[in-house]
Parts: sequence; structure tokens; C-alpha cells
Amino acid sequence: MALNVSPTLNVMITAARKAGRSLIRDFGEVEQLQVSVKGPANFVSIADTKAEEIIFRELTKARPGYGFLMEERGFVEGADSTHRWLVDPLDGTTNFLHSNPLFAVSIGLEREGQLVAGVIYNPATDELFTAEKGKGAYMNDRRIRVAARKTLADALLTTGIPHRGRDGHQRFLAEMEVLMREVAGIRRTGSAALDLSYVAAGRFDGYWERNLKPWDMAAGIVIAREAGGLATDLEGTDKMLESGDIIAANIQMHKALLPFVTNKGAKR
Ligand code: 2AM
Ligand code: CA
Repeated sequence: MALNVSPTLNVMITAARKAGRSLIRDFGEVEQLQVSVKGPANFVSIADTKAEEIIFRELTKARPGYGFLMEERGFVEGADSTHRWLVDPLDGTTNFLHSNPLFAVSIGLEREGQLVAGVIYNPATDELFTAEKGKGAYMNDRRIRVAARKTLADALLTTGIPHRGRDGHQRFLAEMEVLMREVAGIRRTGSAALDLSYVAAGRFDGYWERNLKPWDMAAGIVIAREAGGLATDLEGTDKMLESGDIIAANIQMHKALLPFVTNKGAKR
């Protein structure tokens, strides 16, 4: 862990690890349930809610006045209107449901409308990604940086594929048609929080996705930025939480990738 972890980041780490312990216990059960006809869907939804309860309890105990925006509970107003937690107790739900270990707890903190801290924890790999504004990004106790690759030809990208019930299937295919000819590879993890963490750690050179929720992105944005990355929406502005669209990469790669995925007259 970073040496100069603030008390608030510590609170976030404790909450994420506690929720992670609960999730990993349930993850073991999920494997057994794969063979049942009904499958583990209901069980997973309970696991998700349980993790959210743990985070809610921990954060409320440590910082009583702060508000919340949580995946399951939605908005919870706090007495202190300057602070808000953005919480996804289980990002990568579909992976978790299928016994795939690409999932994470994600906790972001907004102060006066600005994202100032983020914690993303994958209990299956025991990888903890953390960042505070102005203090750099870390994976466990190691400082992380975005990769230095500058050209699409060298880039390993990650994205989200709109699935059943989501919009944008045609647009996604049109983007792929062009982009897949330009890059070293494109992956899809199924967790926006891990995509952003992996960009921060240099495991991916760039990431873009549409139609996300604020809790999918908040912590990851701080982590990617503090690792030296640029995170914007697909018009190049910082309205990601409002629009639900995001692109993150090092500055040069962001510039190279944005024209292919922008909402404004993309290269297609
Ligand atoms: P989840 O696992 O918490 O549902 C995968 O492309 C990413 O998109 C995941 O972070 C996933 O979060 C998120 N996601 C899945 N369905 C979504 C939806 N209907 N709206 C917004 N985000 C969604
Ligand atoms: Ca999510």
C-alpha cells in the first residue's frame, strides 16, 4: 500500500476488503450452483446486496454524514452535502454468476463534485487498486503507471460489448469493423472497474465503453488518472458520469483512439 494513505482512503480499503471477503465466500458457492437447473442467479443477487450492506455499514460508521450513490440502494442523501460515495459492490456480475474471477468491489469518493479517491478490489486475485487525487495510483503496495505505447498498431485495447437488453449493437459492430484492423488486439473483461484498473496498471493500452453508470466508473477514473492516464467521455470532455460514456488511455493513445470511437463523426 502507498505509504501516505489518508485516513479516508484507509476507510475505503477496509470496506472494500470486508465486502470482498463476503463475495469470495459466495463465489465458492456459485461454482457448486452452476449445475442446478435454475442456476445461481438469485444467490448472486443476494451476494451482491450483502456486499453492498457491508460497505454501506462500514462507510457510514466511519464517515456518518457522507451521502451515497450505490448500485442497489440508489441515492442516499447525507447531512454533509460536500461528500458522496459512489459504490458498486459487485462489478462484473455476469462473470461472477458464471464462476469467472473477473469481478471487483468499486468505491469512489466525490468531494464538492470532484472525484478525489478510488478503491477497486478483486478478491479472487487479491489485487487492490487505490488512488487519491494528487498522490498517484497503486496496485497493492506498488506504484502503477499507464503503459507508454503511443500507436494503435501496438495497442491492446479493452471495451464493453453491448449485450442483450442494451443499446448500440450496430454502432459497436461498425466501430469494430474499422478498429480491429488497426490494433494489436481487443479484449473484453466484463468489468468496467477492472478495465480502468488494468489501463492504470499498463495491462491494457486503452479502454472505451458506453452506457455505464457512475458507480461503474467513479473509482476507476481516479485510479486511471493518477496512473498518468487521460479519462474523458467520447466527446473528449469530462462528463463521463453524466453521459455514461468513457475512454481512458495515456495521452497519446487517447488521441489516437478517440477519432475511432467518438460520438461526433467517428472514422468509420
Ligand atoms: P455490472 O457487472 O455491475 O452489471 C460490462 O460491460 C460493464 O457494464 C460492467 O461494469 C457492468 O457492471 C456494466 N453494466 C452491465 N449492464 C449494465 C447496464 N444495463 N447499465 C449500465 N452498466 C451496465
Ligand atoms: Ca457495475
